[in-house]
Amino acid sequence: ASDVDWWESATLYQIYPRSFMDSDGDGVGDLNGITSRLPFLKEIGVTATWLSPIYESPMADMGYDIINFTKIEPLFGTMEDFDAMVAKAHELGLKIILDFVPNHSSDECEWFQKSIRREDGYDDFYIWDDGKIDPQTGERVPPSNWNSEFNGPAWTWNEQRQQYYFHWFLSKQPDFNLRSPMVHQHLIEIMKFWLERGVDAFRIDAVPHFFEKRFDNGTYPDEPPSGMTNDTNSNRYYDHIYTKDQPENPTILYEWREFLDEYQRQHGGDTRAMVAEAYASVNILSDYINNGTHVGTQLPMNFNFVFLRNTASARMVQLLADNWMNVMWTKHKVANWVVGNHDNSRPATRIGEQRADMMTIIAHAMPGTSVTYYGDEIGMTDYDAECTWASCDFRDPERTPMQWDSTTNAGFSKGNSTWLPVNSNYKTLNVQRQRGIARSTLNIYKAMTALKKTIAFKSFKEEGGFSYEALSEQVFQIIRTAPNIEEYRVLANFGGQMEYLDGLTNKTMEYVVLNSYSPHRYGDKVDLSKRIYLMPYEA
Ligand code: TEU
Repeated sequence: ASDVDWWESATLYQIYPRSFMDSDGDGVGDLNGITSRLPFLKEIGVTATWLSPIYESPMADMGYDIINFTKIEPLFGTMEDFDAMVAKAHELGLKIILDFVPNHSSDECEWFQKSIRREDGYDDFYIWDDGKIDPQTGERVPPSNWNSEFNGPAWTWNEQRQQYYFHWFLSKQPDFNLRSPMVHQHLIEIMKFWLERGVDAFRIDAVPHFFEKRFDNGTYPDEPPSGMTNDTNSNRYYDHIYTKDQPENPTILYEWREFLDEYQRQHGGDTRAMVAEAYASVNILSDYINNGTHVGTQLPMNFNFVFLRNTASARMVQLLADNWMNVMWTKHKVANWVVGNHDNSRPATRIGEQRADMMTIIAHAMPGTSVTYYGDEIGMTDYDAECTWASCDFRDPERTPMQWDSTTNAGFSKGNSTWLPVNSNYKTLNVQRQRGIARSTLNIYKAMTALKKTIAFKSFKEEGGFSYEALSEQVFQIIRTAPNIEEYRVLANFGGQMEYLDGLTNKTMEYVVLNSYSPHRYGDKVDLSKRIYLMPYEA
């Protein structure tokens, strides 16, 4: 028995549906493919899986541009396929988390089309503005100098409506007007729809971008230049003081939390949780959880480790861990550790293969929830494929098909080609092969998810239940303890040199339960009261 709620100490796994498993040979992953691989998730110790968007979409931003929020994209399958997937997941004890994109829709969404035509109530469903007249040229210009995340102006002129609309992302992704009560109603209806189909939680997309500054007279302030680049078209040309992290943002999370809690009260079952995506400071994220008056998301994602590069050191890991723990653990007793995702270079490429294994160990030994991006559990690397089609994305290298085995298309698809090419390293780097290698990345991941269950439920939240520290520039240590159990200790050497440690403890002999890379074997005794050696990149 434990009082730990499922989301607090989950082993969370992100699936990018296009690239996980293709069941029908069209070269694009789908829901039936995912369903067929749920036993794999179970096998490797995953407890909850988050699916990037699976809704009807023209795929300008690979599903983050939604046409219909309650319809399955035909490429991915049908509603029956979805129901079967949820049923299978629940049978296996896995939670299903859907991506929820409330900041914007596709411009092909019916609501945007109605808004263009100013139809019944949809007039201000999106953010429209006449723009300004430039006093020098007499020409019409956008309402403000804002640039979109993917560069270029964040305002696009619509001929039909004869107004500009605002889009933080692509011009094919118009922002909802979250000041409109009707938008709120629609969004709640979408959540309800999926809850009724058994969904356990939502990953909320792009929270820092919910609101933009707007004066009472309806005008929008210009952003000040950041001084970071001379390219006036670049997103980084400006500081985003009016387009990011506005004080209204968390109010929406508070509203949804009330709704989700009420839903649980009425329908029973486990907590319907919210995971929030936000590249924001811990003080901002803290208010997302609880600002003293309201409660919001349970789990704002911690992207600190996503900033690690091949210069990663134990000291750096400590600073990044402290940054989170000093605020989020101290105030709320929550933590999560995202090591990779679909918007960032893969850990094996970004941090290096061996250090990526070390980060897997650390992310699972720290208290809280671990978040692993599909393929990172086998150490998949970025693959720079030549871009031969229209909607190539700068993030394609980290989105290539899952490498299941050494057969055609890495076992991902029986088709002639795949939507992105399979990484050429698939014959040696795949699930099937790593199953048979004792210290493979996959087996390290599996061992850690198992160990995480043991240590998390025994010492989670208990006073003195854990500590972590950089013992030196390169050696990171985590200790997990609880009354009447063994002590677990992680030692990780981030450096390319052998390191030694003298007299770490005067206690007893310890045993190696897991080792990433060294002559140490499972079950070996180590006497930590004496000098011990760590090989380069050994954890
Ligand atoms: O990303 C939101 C977000 O904050 C992005 O700006 C992110 O920093 C960027 O993609 C990094 O390159 C979410 C999704 O994760 C992303 O895939 C979508 O493109 C975006 O929303 C728009 O919906």
